[in-house]
Amino acid sequence: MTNLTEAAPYQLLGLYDSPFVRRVAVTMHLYGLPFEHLSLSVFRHMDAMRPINPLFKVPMLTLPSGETLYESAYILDYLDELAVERGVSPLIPRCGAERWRVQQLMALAIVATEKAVAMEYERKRPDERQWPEWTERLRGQMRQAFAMLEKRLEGDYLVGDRLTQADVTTVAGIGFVRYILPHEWPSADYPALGALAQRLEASDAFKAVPLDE
Ligand SMILES: N[C@@H](CCC(=O)N[C@@H](CS)C(=O)NCC(=O)O)C(=O)O
Repeated sequence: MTNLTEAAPYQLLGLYDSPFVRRVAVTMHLYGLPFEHLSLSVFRHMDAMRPINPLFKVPMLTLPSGETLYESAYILDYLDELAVERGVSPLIPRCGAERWRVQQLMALAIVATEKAVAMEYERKRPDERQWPEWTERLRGQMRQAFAMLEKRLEGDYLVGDRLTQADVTTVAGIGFVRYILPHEWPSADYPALGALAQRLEASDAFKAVPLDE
């Protein structure tokens, strides 16, 4: 963990085992935006987090002005605008059919990811309070969303022939499942997604934000 310095004016709060934090961190690396990372857990480091983020929700991005941004989708929107200002092509196209196609695949990736995170929260409950039927429903929704993404992945990327936020968000979600719930990832069902994940996880931007930091 490092401290905020003038050389790195953005500060990102949250562990990289959060797929929402990780997609923001990967995006900042891809855009060449330096940031300090505060690796505090919303569960295990509540005392340290309280003065910084009493909402206990991550990711939280602190801007050079001291303002804080919540909700990874809005943070990505902010970062995309910065990218455009710097002449970098944003991971979500600014307009047209490509924009809504990327957004809709991000929506599927977020359904898969949210259902996986919900399964993990269910697993954290005391044994006698767990609801197997609910977990089964979440598992079905997660698998359905990944299956829909698998079907859409025909080439190297989900949309067109370049990396978009649909790929980054999907791979962040897959990374979470494989790291936290490995028994919930039937790799034989998702060969194309597996290949995409393998390729992106080997890239500098993903390697810079390891799940087990
Ligand atoms: N929709 C939110 C989801 C963020 C989220 O659920 N983060 C989790 C960590 S993976 C969290 O803060 N959990 C603590 C809580 O919700 O109390 C986003 O995309 O930023």
